[in-house]
Amino acid sequence: MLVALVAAPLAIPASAAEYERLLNGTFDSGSADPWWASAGVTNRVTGGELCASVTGGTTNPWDALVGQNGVPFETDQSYTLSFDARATTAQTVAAAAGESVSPYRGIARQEFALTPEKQRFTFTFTSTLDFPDAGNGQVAFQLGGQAADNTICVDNVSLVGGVKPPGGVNPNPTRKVQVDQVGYVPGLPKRATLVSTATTPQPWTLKNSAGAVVASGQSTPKGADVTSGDSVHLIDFSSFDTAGTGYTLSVGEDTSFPFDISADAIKRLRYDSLAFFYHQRSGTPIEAQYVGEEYSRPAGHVNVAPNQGDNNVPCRADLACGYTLDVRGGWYDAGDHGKYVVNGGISAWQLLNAYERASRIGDATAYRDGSLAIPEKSNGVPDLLDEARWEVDFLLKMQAPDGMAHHKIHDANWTALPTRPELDDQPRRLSATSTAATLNLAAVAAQASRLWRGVDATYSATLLSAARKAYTAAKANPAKLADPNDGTGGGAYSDDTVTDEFYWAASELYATTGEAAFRTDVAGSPHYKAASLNRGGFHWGGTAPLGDITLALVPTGLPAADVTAIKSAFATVADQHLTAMAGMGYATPYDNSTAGYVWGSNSTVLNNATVLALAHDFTGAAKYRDGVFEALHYLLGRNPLSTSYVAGYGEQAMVNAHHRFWAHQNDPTLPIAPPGSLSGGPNSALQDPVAQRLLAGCPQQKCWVDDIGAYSVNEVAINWNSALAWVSGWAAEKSGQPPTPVADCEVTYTANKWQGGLSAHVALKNTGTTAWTSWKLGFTFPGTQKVSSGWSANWSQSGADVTATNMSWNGKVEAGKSVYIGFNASGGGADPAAFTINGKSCKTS
Ligand code: 9MR
Repeated sequence: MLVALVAAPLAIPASAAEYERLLNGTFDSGSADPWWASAGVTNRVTGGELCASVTGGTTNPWDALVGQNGVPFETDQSYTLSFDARATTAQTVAAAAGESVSPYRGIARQEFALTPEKQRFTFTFTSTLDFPDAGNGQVAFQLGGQAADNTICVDNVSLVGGVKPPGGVNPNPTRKVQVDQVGYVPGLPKRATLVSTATTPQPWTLKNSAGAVVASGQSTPKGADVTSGDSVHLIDFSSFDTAGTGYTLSVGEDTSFPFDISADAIKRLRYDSLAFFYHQRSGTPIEAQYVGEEYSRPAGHVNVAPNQGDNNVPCRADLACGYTLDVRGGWYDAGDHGKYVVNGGISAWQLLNAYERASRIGDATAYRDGSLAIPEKSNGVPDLLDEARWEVDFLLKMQAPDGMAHHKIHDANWTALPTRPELDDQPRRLSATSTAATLNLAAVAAQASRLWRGVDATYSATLLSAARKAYTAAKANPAKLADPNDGTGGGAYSDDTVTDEFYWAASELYATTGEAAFRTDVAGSPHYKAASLNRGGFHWGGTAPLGDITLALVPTGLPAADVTAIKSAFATVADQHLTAMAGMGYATPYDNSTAGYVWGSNSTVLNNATVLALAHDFTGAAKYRDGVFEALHYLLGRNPLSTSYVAGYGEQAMVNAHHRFWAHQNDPTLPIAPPGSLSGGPNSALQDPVAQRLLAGCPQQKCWVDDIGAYSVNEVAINWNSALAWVSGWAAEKSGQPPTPVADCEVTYTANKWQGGLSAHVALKNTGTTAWTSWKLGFTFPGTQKVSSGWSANWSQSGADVTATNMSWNGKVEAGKSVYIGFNASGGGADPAAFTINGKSCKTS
């Protein structure tokens, strides 16, 4: 066997002193992260400087500190610390290098006399301690020991020195055989990636859960894959198509994570991805009966202290708008507590579009009343509409008296991690109105008006008049752009091009009303007929394709040829994706040629999967459907990090999302992200300090780490989960019908629940005509339940999946008889809804 060894060239700088060892020394992003302040000191970034307000009256210089931890130092290496600094009142401060934990050994310390005039200071020293991997090294400014309050500002803080190249590793161990850890749907292609530098085909084997080889074959060498940094082979095991759980794929000694051949997981993900939105609801308690105890919490931002509330929110002081708005409700955007009309718009639209597409050309019964665990689950309205309405109502509330919509409402300052929503004590402020936000409102309200016509005519009319008012206001203010630097306390979501939002809004208004004026705007737009649809897809700032999708799905008075042109543009771009994917080590519809992997890249993958899905809808070609599933395989584990980016799905799934409530990594009493939450994904621009520290030099598809602090790669967000909900709902619809229940079994499940646990009795009845000689019960917990002990069966649990097999004495069950078993479990959540016995679905009672 010929093995090609690839030596990675190491970039050694001309002199070791070029290595910058501090993160965020320029404060250019507006954030102080990862600089911390001790008690009595408040850090603020203003005008690009870090300004520390220091309370007076302390004794020692080290009684008031600003510092950064995790700074690497190597023994006997030289370091130079330099910084700009000034003090409102002249004061001597010290800069110190040392250890961040007990016994707090020092490396070096020097005092500097600060004046109101900004000066640059430099200090060179040799390290006496060794923290080569950014462990317990620290740089701190000692600001205490002065009588009166003072403000000290620093900027351009830099520490250079040492010889070890910076960088780190992703802590998730990787496998060499990369598969979708969740599952492959029967009847569809099944592909995996092998990491190997071998230049010849490698033999692979597929084993079932009992370890028996069920298929084998040879890999196809593909060579170096730049985007992942891996040398790869492709493995295609599509010819094996027997449904089952716990398969593994092996090459030599290397074995994949286990996976299923089944449509069950994608059918669960359709709902778990939507459950995310209930969890993110603002202004209402999140109730244990829908999400389980650990995810329940009181209402956030309803004016109960310490919240300052959303029911009477003024504009930012510099705007002096002269009114306040009641903007309770909506979804929190992401890991923060901001609510942004621009991003809320595309998120609500994607949920509503999933429903509208399913009603016209798919299966809308999937979203029927009772399909989701939400308070509105038996109000007679499809649950997907109920969930979307939570946000649409909020969007309406953001409309100012003049018809324009405020761009966003969020905290005046960033809060720390963790901060539960009901404990956020920051003032809430409305930013200025913007053209982009106003058009988001117009588009979504017009779309929603169409969908509520037969459901709630009054609401439908309210929506349409809000949409008209917004569209008129936007035309009167066509270039009111949001401030790109308005990133304190919330994201900027600025967008300097709004022709796409005009096209989207006009398309929705035209599809809803059929009025000529809107049609003129649609047909006159530079975006008409999918002119701007390309492999870049769409996102919160580029929304023209949303208009195209509506015009392709909803019958209007547009010429048939124009609608055909829109549909064929989807097929053309889908073909471009498939061509590109054929050359990739880890096939994914993503174009990295201009900007690499960007913030939220996983949502781009999903939005491009939407283009593929619609190409399949419009043409019927199977290749596009297969492309959608390839995208899901990438997200669920067939990637160079052997990681599923969807919490709760797969053996090695994302856990430590950047989120202020699901902040388990920072506070073990708080939960992790609930199942079905999507991580933002690889971001080769490394736009946060943790990612910068851990991932320097990463190949694009590996620029991700499962760390709560790494917000530019591991946050969750409504517009990313809405993309997941759209695609997983589509994929579930294309995954065939559930296995036909064979009515020779019936399961009765009764649980006694208390906070943090339950005890369940399960009766298995043989309703057939012949005796069972053995049995195996299977079900899935919808919540966080974990079996702790059981009786009258051998119980086991893997992830949320539970199986119970008979004991020697109760395997035989005569026709018409029952066997009674049970278990105790920790955790909580809804009761399992579906049961199988010996692989067949049972009736429940
Ligand atoms: O999704 C947004 C991404 O496209 C931007 O590059 C990034 C930086 O501006 O902001 C992302 O959105 C964040 C928002 O600003 C604040 N809430 C969390 C969002 C997801 O990270």
